[in-house]
Amino acid sequence: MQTAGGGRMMEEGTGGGAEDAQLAMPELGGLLRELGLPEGFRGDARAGAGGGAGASGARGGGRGGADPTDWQQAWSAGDGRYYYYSESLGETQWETPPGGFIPAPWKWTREFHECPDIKKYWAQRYRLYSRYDSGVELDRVGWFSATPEVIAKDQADALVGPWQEFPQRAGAFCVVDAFAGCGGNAIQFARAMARVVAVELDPDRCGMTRKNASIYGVGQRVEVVCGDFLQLRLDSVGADAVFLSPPWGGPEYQDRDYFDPRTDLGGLDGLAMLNAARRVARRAAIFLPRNTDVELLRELVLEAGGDLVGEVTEHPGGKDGRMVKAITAYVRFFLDREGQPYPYGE
Ligand code: MGP
Repeated sequence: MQTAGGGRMMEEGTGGGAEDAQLAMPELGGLLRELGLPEGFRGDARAGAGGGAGASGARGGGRGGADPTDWQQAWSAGDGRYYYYSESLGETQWETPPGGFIPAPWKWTREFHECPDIKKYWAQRYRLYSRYDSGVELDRVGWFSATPEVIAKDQADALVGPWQEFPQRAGAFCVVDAFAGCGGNAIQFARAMARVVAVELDPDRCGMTRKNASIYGVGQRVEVVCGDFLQLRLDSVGADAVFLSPPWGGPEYQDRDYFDPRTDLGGLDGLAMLNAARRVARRAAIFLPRNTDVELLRELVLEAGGDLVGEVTEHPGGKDGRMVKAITAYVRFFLDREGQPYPYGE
């Protein structure tokens, strides 16, 4: 196995011998100094390794007696992976320590290296993902478009509704999450007992959704489909509802006087999106910016063969005196997937 520092490291539980000798600590010197960690870290780790050539006996296993909090997570930019090290044991490994670990400091996270401009969202990480420290992974888009967990839970309650009160019906209600991102909403739908088909265009984010869902213990109920919601034929899924959290054109949405859901979805055609939703399920929810022009939204929904159900939900939590963070509109289609009216009373 290639280590974070480019050296070789043993797989957990594999044999010893010469491979052990090649256990190498990552190239952390500069970062260690920057973070005020002991300079002896690397040297200690190689103690007994005969100047890097002898057998250290330290492998990716053998956690015996270690304080779980002794393990520190760090990001290896070279390998594109997280790794873990223990100063006291003088070990480094790719495998997540079963007893827990201290999450990587901001400067060491993959997010910092790949998207330093989203630091504001990192500060909100526990509001976005309460289990962030268990290894939740996000990319730049995932950071700025993650629905805060409390809002995602409200949306799941509203959309999945009474199903969650009947655990025996787990998975009976199916939600298609059309723009799943890194899985924040899909996780909450699954926690509300729904079966979720999480559609995401970006393969990396698909992997992140799978991982994040498993961190929340709902991996079994979230099926990730890598593809374009507007192109996929999801009619046969038999979904009960579609959740739409489309792109808002990035954080710059805030600079607009008002947000038009027909034209301002980062290049996505708002009407095409709603028509695609209508072909998948009768009910839908759309998560949109607080500056959305609700009358334009109402007209758009009508054109796609649906009505807004009740008032749009204004989610509290805006900053700088703004009381609203974002809105969710709930839709019921009166036209079916063929564009024909549903029978009266249905
Ligand atoms: P924000 O741009 O951080 O606004 O987005 P605000 O209110 O200035 O943030 P604050 O915490 O500094 O007060 C707020 C929320 O809107 C984000 O956390 C996301 O949930 C959502 N959001 C933002 N963007 C840019 C998008 C987007 O492009 N798509 C989707 N679906 N949601 C977004």
